[in-house]
Amino acid sequence: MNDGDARPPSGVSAADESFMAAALRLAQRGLGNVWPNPAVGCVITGRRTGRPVVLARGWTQPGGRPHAEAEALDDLFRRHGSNAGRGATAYVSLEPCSHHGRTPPCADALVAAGIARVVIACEDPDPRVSGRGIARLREAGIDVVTGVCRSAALALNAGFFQRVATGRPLVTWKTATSLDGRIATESGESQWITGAMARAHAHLERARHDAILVGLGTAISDDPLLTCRLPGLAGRSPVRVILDSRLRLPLTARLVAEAGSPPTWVIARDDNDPLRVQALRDLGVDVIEVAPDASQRIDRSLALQALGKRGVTRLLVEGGARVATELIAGDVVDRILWYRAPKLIGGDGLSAVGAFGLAGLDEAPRFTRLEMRALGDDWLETYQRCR
Ligand code: AOF
Ligand code: ZN
Repeated sequence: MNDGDARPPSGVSAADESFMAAALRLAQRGLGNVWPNPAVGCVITGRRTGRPVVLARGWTQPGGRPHAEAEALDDLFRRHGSNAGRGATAYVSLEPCSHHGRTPPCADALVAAGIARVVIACEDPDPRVSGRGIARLREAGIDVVTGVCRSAALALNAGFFQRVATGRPLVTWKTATSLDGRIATESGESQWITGAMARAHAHLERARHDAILVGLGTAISDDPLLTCRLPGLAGRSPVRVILDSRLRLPLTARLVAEAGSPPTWVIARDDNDPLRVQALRDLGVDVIEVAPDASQRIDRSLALQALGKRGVTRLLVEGGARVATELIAGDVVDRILWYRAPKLIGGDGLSAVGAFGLAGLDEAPRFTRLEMRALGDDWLETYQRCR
């Protein structure tokens, strides 16, 4: 599980890597549900008849608090009593925090519990932490190991890292096409190109994202709800975001009529009719005003920064082709989820992306494939932008 890392750090055993893999699986539960915080997992182990066994587990809770370590320590004390931390090992997928937030620092809680060894996947880039959590553990005499499953941990929280480093969320473009990359027939028929399994998976991806973005065209033509409709996961629906520079979204659209749960945000130019802005706000829509760019459209990078400022770490872009084309051309698409069905629609169908106007092949945006997975008769191909 030390994927991508040449060798595990010294003093790290196969058991360490498998406990960290378990912590990463716990962390994954929080994706899409803990922003603006990272999704962290924690496993606490102890020795029983000479072998390490899992004593307790925790992961970051909805909205980002309590943190994973606090949850794991609670679980430990509940199951095994208040002294159970003495001599135990904690596996944490991110450096424990050192700042006073809504609860005391996790590093202090681990020290107070008597934890003897802390294994960490990667450092926390949040300027309030950034090495201070590790320093605090070491000052208390705890044996600290870092870098176990580092690349898996960086990939898991790529959204959080992206926001801390650049102020914008990780942008993932999702598309569902025929084999030849078409999203609809010439007449616009698109339901359904991919099968039920692929469509259910796409709903799961909605739950794993903080916000979902569509252009005005999609919002009008499909009148979508953009919620996660998998049984039991309705509460995990992301914030719905519509790019609508001139506020043309009808007040009767379902995204407006059902604004609130989950929230609907509209990103618009900052020079619209204030009455129109107010009408949307009165219906519960959050209108985010952004300055236009030189071509009088919403500045895409300012729009993404505005989402980052509101805490969004993982943005799923669902449509349509125009929004996708602009974001790819602006080089802000970091990942692609491509659901591909074994059908051919032909050159008269609607392409998943529009024109880039490339002068040559060397200008083509390049991606590396992360994964290929069969979903019924369809493929899910996952790509990451080469930067
Ligand atoms: C941890 N464990 O499970 C998480 C951490 O707003 P606050 O006080 O909740 O702090 C948010 C910061 O805490 C966040 O930016 C990141 O640095 C850290 N998140 N830390 O020890 C966790 N989610
Ligand atoms: Zn913490």
